[in-house]
Amino acid sequence: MTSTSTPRAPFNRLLLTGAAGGLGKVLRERLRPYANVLRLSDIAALAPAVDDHEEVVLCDLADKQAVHQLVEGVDAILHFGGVSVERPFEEILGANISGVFHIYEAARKHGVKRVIFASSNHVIGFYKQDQQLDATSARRPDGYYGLSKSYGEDMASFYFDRYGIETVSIRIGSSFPEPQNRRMMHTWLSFDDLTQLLERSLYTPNVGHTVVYGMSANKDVWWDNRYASHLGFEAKDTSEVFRDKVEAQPMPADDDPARIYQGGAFVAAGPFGD
Ligand code: NAI
Ligand code: 15L
Repeated sequence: MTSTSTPRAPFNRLLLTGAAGGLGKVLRERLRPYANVLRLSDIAALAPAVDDHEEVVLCDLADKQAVHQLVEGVDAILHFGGVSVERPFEEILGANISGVFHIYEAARKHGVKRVIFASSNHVIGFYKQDQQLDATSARRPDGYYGLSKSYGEDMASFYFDRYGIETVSIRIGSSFPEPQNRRMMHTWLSFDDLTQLLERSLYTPNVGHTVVYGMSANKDVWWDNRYASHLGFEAKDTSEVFRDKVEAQPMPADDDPARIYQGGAFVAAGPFGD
């Protein structure tokens, strides 16, 4: 486990949704220091609990009753589950839109006071790559997936205003072992920096509803985190170390969305079902 700050007292029980996914598998290990018990959930099969520090629960986020059972007894939720790419609306509806509603309603019902929401850069994907944004920039979702994350952020805002449930919405850029293309040189978030950001999001008091862009200390970034400075997040990694490897790839054409829009290829996905 890599952490950049003083160890904190663990929560009694944390819930991680999306635990079978790419980031979920990474976080299963990295969240261990922050909880006496980590409840791991997904709709997909998960490796069995390795010890009594873990609980494994299969759950479809679209199933309200199952989500209410899932959330009972947890102190905070890291909500990473759901459809993570652009798909037809009907596929996104249950997992992401009903799913995020079920998570917040269950949090309200069971007295959970803090949610970390894995939002996405695709809530602002239709901005051009020469535009600079902060958390107050109007959202410009680049598809149904981005719309679902935008809805999740609104849900977070409402549940704070109405019920005092706090959320950090992390607009994750591209969190993979390495940046995979030129666009990700700007958007990349290392796993160590993601872990630090989650730690800050769990432990910083009085976050209300905070929106933070999840990116490493990359050279040329599009996003300004001035409105999330209270989190004290200081990225340590940079995509620069991968520049030669990434720039060995062919340059996309001038009119390729990957070169024009912050959301890259997502802006051109669909229409579906014509
Ligand atoms: P992933 O697709 O690998 O993992 C998502 C997990 O959610 C999967 O294991 C899937 O089985 C589960 N899931 C899907 N539908 C479900 C349902 N109805 N009920 C319960 N679980 C369901 O995605 P990844 O990369 O691990 O991302 C995790 C989260 O972070 C996602 O919410 C994604 O939107 C968000 N994110 C990730 C980024 C990245 O660069 N990896 C960038 C921006 C956002
Ligand atoms: C996302 O929101 C996706 O979940 C992830 O798979 C990547 O596509 C990432 O955005 C990105 O924009 O690179």
